[in-house]
Amino acid sequence: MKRGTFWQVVSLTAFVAAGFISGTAFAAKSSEHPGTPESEMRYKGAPVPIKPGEAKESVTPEAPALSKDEFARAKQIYFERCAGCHGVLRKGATGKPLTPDITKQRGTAFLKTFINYGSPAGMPNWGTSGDLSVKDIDIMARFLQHEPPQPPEYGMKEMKASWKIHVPVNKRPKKKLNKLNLENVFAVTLRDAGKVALIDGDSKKIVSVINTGYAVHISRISYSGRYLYTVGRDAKINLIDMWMKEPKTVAEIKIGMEARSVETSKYKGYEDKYAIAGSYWPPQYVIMDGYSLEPKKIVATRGMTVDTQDYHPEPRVASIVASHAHPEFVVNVKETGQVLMVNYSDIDNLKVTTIGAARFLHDGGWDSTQRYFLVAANKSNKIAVIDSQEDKLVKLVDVGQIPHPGRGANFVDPKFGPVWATGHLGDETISLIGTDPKNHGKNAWKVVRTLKGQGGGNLFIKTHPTSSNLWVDTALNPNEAMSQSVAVFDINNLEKGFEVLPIAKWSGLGEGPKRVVQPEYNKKGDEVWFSVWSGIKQESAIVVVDDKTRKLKKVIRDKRLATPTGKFNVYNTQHDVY
Ligand code: DHE
Repeated sequence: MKRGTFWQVVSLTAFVAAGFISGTAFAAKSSEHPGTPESEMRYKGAPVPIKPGEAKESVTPEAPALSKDEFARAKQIYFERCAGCHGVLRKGATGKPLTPDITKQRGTAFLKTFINYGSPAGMPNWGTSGDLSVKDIDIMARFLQHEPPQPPEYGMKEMKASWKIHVPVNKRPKKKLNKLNLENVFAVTLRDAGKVALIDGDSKKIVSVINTGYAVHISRISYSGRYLYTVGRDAKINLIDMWMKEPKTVAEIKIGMEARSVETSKYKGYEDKYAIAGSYWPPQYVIMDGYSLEPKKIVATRGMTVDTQDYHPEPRVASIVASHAHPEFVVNVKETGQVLMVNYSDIDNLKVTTIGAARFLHDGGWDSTQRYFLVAANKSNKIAVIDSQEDKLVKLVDVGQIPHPGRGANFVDPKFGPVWATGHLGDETISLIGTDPKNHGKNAWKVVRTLKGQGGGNLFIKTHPTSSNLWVDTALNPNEAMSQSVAVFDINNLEKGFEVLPIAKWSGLGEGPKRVVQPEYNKKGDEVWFSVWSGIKQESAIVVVDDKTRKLKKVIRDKRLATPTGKFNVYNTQHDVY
């Protein structure tokens, strides 16, 4: 498969293969893989960027024999196709555990059938889909009965060795050297290019395109708005100085082998001082100097799961946000379901409050007062509400199938008062949760209203304090008409249902998947930007819609805009406006 095609389909697979979508209301019938829609079957699990050679193999005497070459091949397949769901250590992540105590009981013949045909619970049919050969399946069935190869740890020595300062702090500008209206610049993830484009929100022109980590994931902005941090799936962090004539990377570091999150300190007295990044492998987070990325403190997240209280060796770090109530980072640990309130006021004597939430924490955002953090425990179909003032779990709220809020959307429901909303990957619903315990006590921390959107496969939902629109994408819906359009609700008339805007059609692009993903507002809140995400070899675009009229305002097309996905408006990201 060509790289472009591969990456176009990779992300949905990660969700699908992780069991996020199949087996739910969203799943349609498929002849080859019951419970998973046809289009999703082509998707491959997101490769874990660990090189097979880095993971030490250990031969288990009573397991079926495997030659050295077969071991190497199995490791490669495992990290590329399986680890995203089953975990690097095969202890089970969002997919089932595959440790030898289980796999040896099943035996080679059973495992071969399972890998070949898949299962209704979400395991792809690797053989009948033509993705793995008979020989590869035989190798994998034997490999799974051996102890999992252990990838290396990654500590201070490795981090320091990867750390580069391109422009030392004392050589950086003393004042802003460009004429950009920085607060309205958008950092746009060019995912498969491993780059970030900075786009001037006023002129809609690309200001610069900066090389970042492999399959770069998100951008976050420092409290002052001067520094932009990006994280690649390969755990590379770039620190970009927005005050330079042309914004550039001034420092970089690799904090592990696989990562998704980065954030910066926002509490009074600590503005811009620290950065934090969390990794999937090894399972840990690191606090760094905010100006140089010098690593200061690494903390492992290995520990006990919140419910069964079993040890988990690989609890990945999902979203991280900076508290506004205390000098703390809110670190969400996926497999254990624990929320860690990491107090950075004295990092040599680090205080961490561990809040038990629910398993498979993923993404989330603040309520409008920025006191409560609402985070999706996606495979538990719950939203955990964390009180950052009291450092306590307020409530676990049952929502629809596989909530995926991004950072969610805050607005005032005309009937129920302030709410925070999430859409779902697994069904078409949008859950509105009351967030005002003071003035709307009986609605607080409950689903007060459930809207019906276009369909499942929603990834991101967005509004803005000055807008009365609520935008809901369906980027991962297998139906093209849905994945290429967006639904918009009138917040003041939610009963009326939604209007559908054909964003991909408006882009004027030719061939390609053209998934419409992640609404993001400009600073003023009168424009909403959408990525029209095609393959690396195809043209993609950004479509800007006038928020008031819901009419097309501008299509940004440029051959440098390869595979745009997330967009982060400086002001809105800096101030947590969503
Ligand atoms: Fe994301 C946020 C993990 C696939 C686009 N994604 C996040 C966060 C996590 C995460 C933990 C929260 C970061 C934070 O707030 O600190 N994403 C993962 C995965 O593990 C997963 C499922 C599979 C993978 O292999 O990475 C995955 N994500 C995707 C995609 O395929 C998306 C759609 C396209 C892309 O660029 O890769 C995608 N994820 C995003 C975006 C955000 C995000 C745009 C930030 C949303 C925001 O508004 O803050």
